[in-house]
Amino acid sequence: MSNISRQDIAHLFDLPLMDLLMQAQTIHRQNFPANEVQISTLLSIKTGNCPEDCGYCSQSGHHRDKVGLSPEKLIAIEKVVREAKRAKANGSSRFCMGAAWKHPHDKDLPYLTTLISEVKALGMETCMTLGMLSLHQAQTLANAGLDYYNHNLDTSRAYYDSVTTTRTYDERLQTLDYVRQAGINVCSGSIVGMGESRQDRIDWIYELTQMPIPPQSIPVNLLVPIKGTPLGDKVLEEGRLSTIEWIRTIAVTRICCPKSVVRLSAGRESLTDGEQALAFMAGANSFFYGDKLLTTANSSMSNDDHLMKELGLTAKRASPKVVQITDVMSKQVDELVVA
Ligand code: SAM
Ligand code: DTB
Ligand code: SF4
Repeated sequence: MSNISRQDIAHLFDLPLMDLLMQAQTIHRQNFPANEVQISTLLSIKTGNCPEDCGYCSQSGHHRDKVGLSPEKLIAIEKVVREAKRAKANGSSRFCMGAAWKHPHDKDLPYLTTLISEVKALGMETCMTLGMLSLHQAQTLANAGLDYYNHNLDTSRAYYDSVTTTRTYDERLQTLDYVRQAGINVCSGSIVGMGESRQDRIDWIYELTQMPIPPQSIPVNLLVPIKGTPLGDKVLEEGRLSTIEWIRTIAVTRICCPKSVVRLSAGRESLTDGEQALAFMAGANSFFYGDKLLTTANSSMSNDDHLMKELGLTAKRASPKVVQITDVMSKQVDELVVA
C-alpha cells in the first residue's frame, strides 16, 4: 500500500502537460526498458446476453434491443487455439479471453482450464476476464497456470452506481482479492470518458494505490461510445472527453503505480498516431493488437505495425508462468476429491 494521498494525485493532474509527461517518462524509464511494449490480443469466447447492466457495454442483455448485438454461446476450443496461434504469429505475447458473464459456473471450469493449458502450450501468456470469481474458481484457474485475470474497477466508488447497478464496488474488490490470493497476476483498469469527473479519475487511481500491491497490469480504456448503450448515447450526444485528459490519466497512473504495466486499451481506433505517441510518452507500455477488441473494431494491425516502426518500439517476449508439478498434483487431488 502506498502513502500517496488524493491531494498528491490531484496535484499531478494539475501539472502543466509537459512537466507531467517528463515526470511520467522518467519514472517509466527507471522501471522498464524505455522502448519496449507488451502486446496482447483479445478474443471474446462468449458474447452478449450478459445479466449485468454496465452502461457502456454492448454485451449487456439490458441494452440488447437497442444495441442489436447477436449473442454467441461459448466457442469451440479448437477455434480459440486457432485464434491464439494467429495472435502469436502476429507477435502477441499474451492471449486474453473474455466472456460476457456475471460469473462463471463451476461446470465451465474444465473448459476454461483446457483453454489455459492449450494456449500456454503455444508459449503464450494467458489472461481471462470472466466476471466475478469465488476463491475456489480463482485457485482452479491458477492451478491450470493462468497468468493474468482482468477485472476492472472501471471508475471511482462514488461514480460506480452511475455505471453499473447489478453489482457493487466491494464485490469487484473481493474478486481481485481472491485472484491475488490464488497467485494470479492482477489486471485491473478503468474506462475514462464515461461522464465521470476528474475527481472520479483521481479516486480510481487512489484505489489502486490502496491495494496490497497495485495491479501488475492496468488497462486505461477510453470509452468506445456504442449507440444504444446509456453511457455511449450520452457521450455521442454531449461530446467526448478531451484526449489530453486521457493522456493525463495514463501519466498519473504511471507515476502512482511505477512498477505496473499500463495499457492503452480500448479507444485507440479513434486516435491519431500523434495522440498515441503522447500516450507512450506518458508511460504506457502495452496495447491490444488485432483488428478486433471484443465486439468493436480495434486500430488496424497494419497501422499498428507502421506506428511501432515509426516510434521505434519493440515487442516484449512472452514469459508465461510455468505450471509447477505441485500445482498439477493438487489438481489431480482436487479431481480425486470431486470423483
Ligand atoms: N464480463 C467481464 C467483466 O465485466 O469483468 C469481462 C468482459 S468486460 C467486456 C471487460 C472490460 O471491457 C470491462 O470491464 C470494461 O472496462 C471494458 N469495456 C467494455 N465495453 C467497453 C467500451 N464500450 N469502451 C471501453 N471499455 C469497455
Ligand atoms: C479491458 O480493460 N479492455 C478490454 C479487456 N479489458 C477485456 C475490453 C475492451 C472492450 C471494448 C469494447 C468491445 O469491443 O466490446
Ligand atoms: Fe457483462 Fe462485462 Fe459487459 Fe458488464 S462489462 S455487461 S459484466 S460483459
